Amino acid sequence: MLKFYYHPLSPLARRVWLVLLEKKLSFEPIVVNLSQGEQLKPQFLKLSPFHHIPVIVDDGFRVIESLAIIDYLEQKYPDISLLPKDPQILAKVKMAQMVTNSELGSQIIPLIMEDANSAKRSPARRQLKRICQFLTELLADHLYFGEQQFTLGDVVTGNGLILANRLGFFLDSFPQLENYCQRLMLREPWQQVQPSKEQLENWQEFLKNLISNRPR
Ligand SMILES: N[C@@H](CCC(=O)N[C@@H](CS)C(=O)NCC(=O)O)C(=O)O
Repeated sequence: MLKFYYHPLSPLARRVWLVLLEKKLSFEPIVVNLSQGEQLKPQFLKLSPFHHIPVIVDDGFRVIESLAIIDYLEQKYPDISLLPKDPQILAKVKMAQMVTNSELGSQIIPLIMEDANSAKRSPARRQLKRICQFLTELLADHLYFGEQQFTLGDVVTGNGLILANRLGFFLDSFPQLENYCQRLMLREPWQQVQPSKEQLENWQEFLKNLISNRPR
């Protein structure tokens, strides 16, 4: 059976978790306890040389990197398809995914590290507003970034927006995105993977310590 190495509070592992659930695949979940440094143990480093989760092992084939994993799952298990065929719609899905990965991803750290009212959050807020403006235009009046179809773009972007919102970047100035996140949260897999408020706060504390104590 497909093995899924993850931690329930890791947002990048959550991308893969959501795809496994949305595609209704059977898998063996294996928690890697990051707070106890399990990702640094030699056994795990053989699987994941950069000591990161998520990792999957499918029929003995190992894949690291959340985006590579979800693309692999889409190709290998196409029954519930999470990518559109139309080139323009596919380009929109990929733009949402990549803008989230490269632009939004880097703004999550300041939201974790700085208190909600700190001025140090201002540059991140400005950049997040630019990103949300772009995503609003891309979504337009469609249900999803793949227009009528729920796709990998929603897994990556929805997951990122919901996290930013829960970390205090509220979406009230972007009502289309706010409605979009609420629509995603009606889906059963999304309810299943969301951490509680307390779990999220603990994870935030854990990451603050990890990042502050990282060797430079
Ligand atoms: N680019 C990787 C990054 C994965 C990543 O940063 N994972 C974090 C958890 S969200 C992790 O495993 N951190 C543990 C560590 O760095 O020791 C991906 O998208 O899969």
